[in-house]
Amino acid sequence: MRTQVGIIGAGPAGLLLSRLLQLQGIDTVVLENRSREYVEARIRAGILEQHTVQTLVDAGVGDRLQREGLPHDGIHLQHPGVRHHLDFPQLCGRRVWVYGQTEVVKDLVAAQLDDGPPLLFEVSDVRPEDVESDAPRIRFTDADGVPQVLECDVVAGTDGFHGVSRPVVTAGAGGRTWERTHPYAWLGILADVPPSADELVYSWHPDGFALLSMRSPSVSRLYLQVDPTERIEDWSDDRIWDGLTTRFALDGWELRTGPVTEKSILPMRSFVSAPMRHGRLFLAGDAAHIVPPTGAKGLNLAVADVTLLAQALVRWLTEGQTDLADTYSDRALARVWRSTHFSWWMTSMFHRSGDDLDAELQLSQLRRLCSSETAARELAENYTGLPLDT
Ligand code: RFL
Ligand code: PHB
Repeated sequence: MRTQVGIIGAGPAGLLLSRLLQLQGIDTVVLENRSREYVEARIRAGILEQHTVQTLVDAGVGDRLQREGLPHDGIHLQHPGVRHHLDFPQLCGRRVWVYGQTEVVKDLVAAQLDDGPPLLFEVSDVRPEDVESDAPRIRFTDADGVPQVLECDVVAGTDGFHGVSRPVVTAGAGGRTWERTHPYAWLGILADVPPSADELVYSWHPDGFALLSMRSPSVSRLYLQVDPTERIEDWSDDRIWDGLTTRFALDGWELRTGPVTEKSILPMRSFVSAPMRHGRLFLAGDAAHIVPPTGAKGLNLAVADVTLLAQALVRWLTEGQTDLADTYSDRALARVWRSTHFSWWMTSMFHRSGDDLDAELQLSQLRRLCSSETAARELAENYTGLPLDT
């Protein structure tokens, strides 16, 4: 087998990269080790920045997003007794959309299987090889158990945090990594109940952070800060709803409860690996970096990476110019660090550490955001997504 760009991993990063390259006449093959059903059912992110929405629409995979996605003009910041709305269009001229990552992935998979390049599910033993040479290849075993070799011009490692690509880059390029495991976790639920607020509510509470989000007019997505050692078996639906009711309490407002259809505990990590390239192997998305979800950045960062990477590869493979490929890692990392900082800052502002000084500092910052347009604008600009080359 031969292709121009061999793509490892069919998450949002790999699927969108394949789509963007196809539109510019570049051949790809996408290799995914899970099944289509598994990839389409993984519950993850839910907030899309304006740039992400525009990219999906321009790539011809935004029809359902435009019909079913919920445009949001802001978020609510809450601390005891106060719920304050930030108006994003007024603060920075941009907004965000609620549309689940599961739906983004379904739309990209459907487009790829309809008229796109090959997308092979349930492959195994995937190994990028000879990425320092001009003729790299990917070895893998196909779904029928037959060993295969995919010869490529370039390999894209979009295989997420636990993939096989990053170790090859780190070892080959003598790279470095930065990592922090935050001392908090989120217990996340999906519930068949209409959202209790029109837009997301980020709530500081003495018991810990809580976030009210949604997936549709009839499905709520809610999160509760818990200790990372908590076990999901110890959290009955009633215990979860009680915790959420306490942390969102506000006079004259009520949290609607309903059947919980999914629940899990998510660890929170900041991680950056640099450089994002070795030879002809390029990393994008969670393969290179992880942010805690408080800033809603993970999926958006993956989309920003592959937008830059697609431009770089088109220039290289159609015009023979390597300038954008040579600067890809530095340009992507500048944005990665901005998002890593913003996600860390949102995380630090909302999560209870148990320390009273921390609590007063957090409340002071929240009051500032609720009273100063300058402070609110900084949050709004980062939350809705800074320009691509930031
Ligand atoms: P993905 O989505 O992890 O996709 C990587 C794909 O590569 C496949 N793969 C391989 N394929 C072939 N060979 C191998 N050796 C392979 N190893 C792995 C995997 O099966 C998978 O299909 O990475 P991508 O495309 O970079 O997309 C990034 C986003 O998925 C991620 O940043 C966000 O979902 C992060 N994230 C969240 N972000 C938010 O902004 N808000 C959230 O609420 C939120 N919740 C989450 C999350 C990430 C989670 N993970 C990774 C634990 C909740 C969870 C549980
Ligand atoms: C979500 O809806 O899953 C979500 C929204 C905002 C966040 C994190 C997760 O900051």
